[in-house]
Amino acid sequence: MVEFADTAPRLAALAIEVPSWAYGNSGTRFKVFGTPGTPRTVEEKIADAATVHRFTGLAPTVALHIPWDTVDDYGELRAYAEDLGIAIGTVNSNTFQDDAYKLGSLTHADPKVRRQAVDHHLACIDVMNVTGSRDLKIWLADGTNYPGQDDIRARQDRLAEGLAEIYAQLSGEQRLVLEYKFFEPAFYHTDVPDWGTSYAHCLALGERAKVCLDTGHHAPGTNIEFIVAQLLRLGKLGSFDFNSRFYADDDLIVGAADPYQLFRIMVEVIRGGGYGPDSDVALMLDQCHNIEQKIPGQIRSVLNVQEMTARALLLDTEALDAARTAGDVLLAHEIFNDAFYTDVRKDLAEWRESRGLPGDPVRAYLADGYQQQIESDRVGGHQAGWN
Ligand code: AOS
Ligand code: ZN
Ligand code: ZN
Repeated sequence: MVEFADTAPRLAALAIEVPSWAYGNSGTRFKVFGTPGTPRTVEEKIADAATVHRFTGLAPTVALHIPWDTVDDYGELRAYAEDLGIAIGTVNSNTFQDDAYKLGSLTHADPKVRRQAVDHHLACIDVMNVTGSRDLKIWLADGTNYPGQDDIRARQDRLAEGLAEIYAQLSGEQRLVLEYKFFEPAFYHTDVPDWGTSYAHCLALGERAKVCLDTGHHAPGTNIEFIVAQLLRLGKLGSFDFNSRFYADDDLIVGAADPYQLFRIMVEVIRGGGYGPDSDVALMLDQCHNIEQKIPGQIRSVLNVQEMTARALLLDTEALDAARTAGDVLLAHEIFNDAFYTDVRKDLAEWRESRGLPGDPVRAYLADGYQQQIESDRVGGHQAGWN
């Protein structure tokens, strides 16, 4: 039996990166609802991210999205974030909103478009050099909608060439993380549809290229924790984009749709050495808040990850090993589920208070006045993807 107190010290290592776009208005193709208090500037998004960290102690970095988060002086932006107690994290490229990229970016048949896409990534690396970011995250909207539309094989070759040019510009500790997604916005095929394709490209690129696993980017029924285990085994799991999905790439609050899946993922992360001060696996959120308040939505999200991490740390691995060795299927399953069904909320609240944090960060935020302040100060906030 593992007690909460035995595992609590390990919780201090948990750090979850929040995305700048979570604070902007977002929606579906049917409607984007405005939310009072929505940031009008990149600085206001960073201030909101810092607020999530202030109430939870869990979100010390914020990811940028270029060009959505374009500013004149990234050095000033870095200093602004640091003054608020957080750092700028992953830089996300964007080759999905320009007309030029209608038929692809790094995979496009026209070398001029490919040049433009590579140059955009090189500009992102320039930003990283100033912000001190470690990771360049690449998600490509590239793909086709109709069989025969383009040469699937040639697109892989163009992709490999473009990625190699980008990778060559990374320096020091910088890394490239390549995200996969099996559909959308292209529906017949995408150029990086699965972890295997991302892995193959990362392997060819080198040690500092790793796979980014977005939990919303798999077909229903996919065993995501298996992918986690395999990528960790291969030393190629770079980062997570955490979110929940019911149907498509829903980008809902992580742990909302299936907390048990999040628990199973965290068990494999811990089992595979992807958790703790020595791990280089980045835990990020990739979420939008279409109808709920954004800052409490982000607070809830990082707390959900903390809660499932705490439960995963409670797994009695010694007893589990013994049950497995004895071939006791039901006992092994029971031990696994014992950890999942342990309610750690009270213990976590006390643990937070022992570290000078509010026991209930959502309630503390709602009582604090920050929300009222931004609602009165910020008039005319923007949609997530503006520039
Ligand atoms: C898109 O589906 C991906 O999840 C990307 O991570 C994307 O860059 C992010 O959602 C922001 O648009
Ligand atoms: Zn993502
Ligand atoms: Zn996505």
